[in-house]
Amino acid sequence: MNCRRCDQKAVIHMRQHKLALCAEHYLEWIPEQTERFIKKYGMFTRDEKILVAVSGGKDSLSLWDILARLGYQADGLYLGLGIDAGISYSHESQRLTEKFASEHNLKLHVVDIEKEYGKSIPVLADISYRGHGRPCAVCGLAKRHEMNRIARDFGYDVLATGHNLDDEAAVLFGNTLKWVGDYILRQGPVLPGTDGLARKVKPLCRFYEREMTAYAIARGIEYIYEECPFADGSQSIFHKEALNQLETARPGTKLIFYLSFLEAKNNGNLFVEKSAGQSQLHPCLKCGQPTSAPGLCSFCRMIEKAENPT
Ligand code: Q46
Ligand code: ZN
Ligand code: ZN
Repeated sequence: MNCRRCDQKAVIHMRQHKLALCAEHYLEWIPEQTERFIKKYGMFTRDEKILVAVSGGKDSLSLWDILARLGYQADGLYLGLGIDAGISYSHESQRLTEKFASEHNLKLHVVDIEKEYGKSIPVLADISYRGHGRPCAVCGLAKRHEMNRIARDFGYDVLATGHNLDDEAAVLFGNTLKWVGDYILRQGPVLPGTDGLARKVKPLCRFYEREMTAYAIARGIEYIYEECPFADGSQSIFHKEALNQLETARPGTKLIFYLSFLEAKNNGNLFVEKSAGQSQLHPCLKCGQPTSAPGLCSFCRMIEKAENPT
């Protein structure tokens, strides 16, 4: 199959778009499309300061690369989680992130959870769950808290993450199976900022995972191939596999699922309603971030509990 733009041999064929492109034109097409999504969903402007959450994986490094190529003011934030089960995952992902930042002359903030709070994510999870359960809930809580903290302390307008279409479709699928209306309503390419919380955006949310892999490889980006060891066997992987089966049988299913959801949400046709009393927020007594819990936010409560285990 040949490239639609130049007739060279294509390196990727996107059946859902009926589009095949060579490497050179694919590397143009991805930033063009990203720019289109940034404008379409009103994510940010060139005057705003963007903080990109980078994990050392293909999606977040590619996102950072694309935003830099498009001329946005995008700095990176790497969170050291202290996850070293077997493959030294955190160490290698930090090394690749720092390498990318220095090669592209980009500013990177590095926050090490253990240095900052005295305990790594697996240790905090062990304390919270008394040695049972996977650390993902604790990890997600800590990541959200630290991203918000750095965005606020360094004056970033917007927080960008590298979630791709496979991620978003899997989250939507999981939330739909459980019909959790609040979460479904909150999902989308942009989560507006509130007092004390930066706007959150997902510029890659319409690209398939395989498209991001192809971009990272064509750009020569060195990224960590391994998933976090705790991702194995998770609900989201199970939902991704189910969606992959649908996608194989009907190419374009994931994109249609996600875009139809956004359209229905936009038109007020979702048939889920916000539960009452959801948005009563006040500042956490310790860190000042908005929370609906009385007194301390859930992150600060977790840290207090880890410092004074009962
Ligand atoms: S939540 Fe869970 Fe991820 Fe944290 S512990 Fe690993 S798999 S990194 S996206
Ligand atoms: Zn071409
Ligand atoms: Zn707090």
